Amino acid sequence: MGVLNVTPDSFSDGGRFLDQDAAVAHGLRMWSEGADLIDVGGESTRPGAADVDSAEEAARVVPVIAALAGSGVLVSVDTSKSAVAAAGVEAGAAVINDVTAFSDPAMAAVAAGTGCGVVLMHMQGSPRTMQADPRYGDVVAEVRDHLLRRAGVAIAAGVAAERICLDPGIGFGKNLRHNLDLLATGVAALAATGHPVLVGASRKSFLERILGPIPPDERDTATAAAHVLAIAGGAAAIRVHSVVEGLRSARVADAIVRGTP
Ligand code: PMM
Repeated sequence: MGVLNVTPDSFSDGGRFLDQDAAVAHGLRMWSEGADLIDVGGESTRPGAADVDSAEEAARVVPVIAALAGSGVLVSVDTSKSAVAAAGVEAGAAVINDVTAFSDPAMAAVAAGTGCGVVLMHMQGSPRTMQADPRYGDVVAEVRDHLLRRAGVAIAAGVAAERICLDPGIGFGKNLRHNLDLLATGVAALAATGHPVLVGASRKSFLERILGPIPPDERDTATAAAHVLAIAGGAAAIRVHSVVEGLRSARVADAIVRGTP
């Protein structure tokens, strides 16, 4: 999954693709580099980010989704708002990627009604406050149990179980220890539920907590290390800014772990 943020303030690529032509061009480039899905988002979820209203968010993403889907690109819409998800699917998105796992009560009906795929991600708190002091007893069990409850809500609303992908939400209300535990054993615990697992560690700040200060666009090797181990743990998809590096490392990991080059 290639990341395409059509936002002024995302932590890694914010502002670069607010121009919609530039966003479409970047999406097409990631697709040609081998991404299987382009994740189009119009609201930054970085810690402390400001809220965006539905109309503004939809205005950012819908033309980009329509242009990409019209070119044959498989697109996900990264949103937690049901109105934006509905507009995104209408414009051609095949997947709803919701970092709040259907906190909007109308989201499940949108997903069920359109028959699209769904990513349910775990977050503790909200982007504004989530990194203040995240706490868990057993982070792996709590993330898994929360996501299974949210999958249950989606299934009860009519979303087919096999369309639901789970994501531990690296960096979303987690300290370094939590992120490491989720990557070390949480991915396997989620994969054991039978749902495909998506992991998004790309360029996130926990990498800096391990390595010391590095600018986001120099974090792709560190990202690959985290994603390769997630793949070894059973992840089916990774969400990346650098498709070339992500794809190469994933293919080598797959060849070693699953014997499927
Ligand atoms: N991370 C971000 C945004 N959306 N969606 C999923 N499913 N998983 C993630 O880890 C995730 C996400 C934040 O990163 P960005 O600002 O680089 O998009």
